[in-house]
Amino acid sequence: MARAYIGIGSNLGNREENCERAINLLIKNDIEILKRSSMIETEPWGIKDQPKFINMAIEIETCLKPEDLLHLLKKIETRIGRLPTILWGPRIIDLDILLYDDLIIETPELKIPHPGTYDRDFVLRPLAEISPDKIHPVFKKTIVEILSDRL
Ligand code: PH2
Ligand code: MG
Ligand code: MG
Repeated sequence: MARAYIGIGSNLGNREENCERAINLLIKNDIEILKRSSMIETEPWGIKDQPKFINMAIEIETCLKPEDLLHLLKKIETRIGRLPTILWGPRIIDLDILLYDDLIIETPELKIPHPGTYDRDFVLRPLAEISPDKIHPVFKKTIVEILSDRL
């Protein structure tokens, strides 16, 4: 079994409901949810001229390998109605693998830890809420340390 953290975001439609649907579909697909952060409203990052996001993070346990977990997340995004969009553009749902055990993966399809865990508050704040003391495998610092370095 692996422990992973998933970042959830939505800025189209009923944002909270989209996030809940994603969590329910994960559960239906045998993903165990260990912790969930609160949902926070965040200013759009990257492309500023788009609706505000709801962001949250969850801690999960799974026997899926990272690539298979990624495929499941993509399947759930499509199921909820996500359409192809520009990089950093608006989306009904976004499910990103933030951390997966202490793995470091760099392929065109998959970057773990997710780049957002380096410097994006909308990723780090929910993650710090559920997992403040988790050591980031690249920085060798806790999530709270990475976040407070930014303040
Ligand atoms: N996701 C993006 C681009 N910008 N901004 C916020 N606040 N939250 C997001 O989840 C987000 C974003 C593309 O994945
Ligand atoms: Mg994303
Ligand atoms: Mg994504």
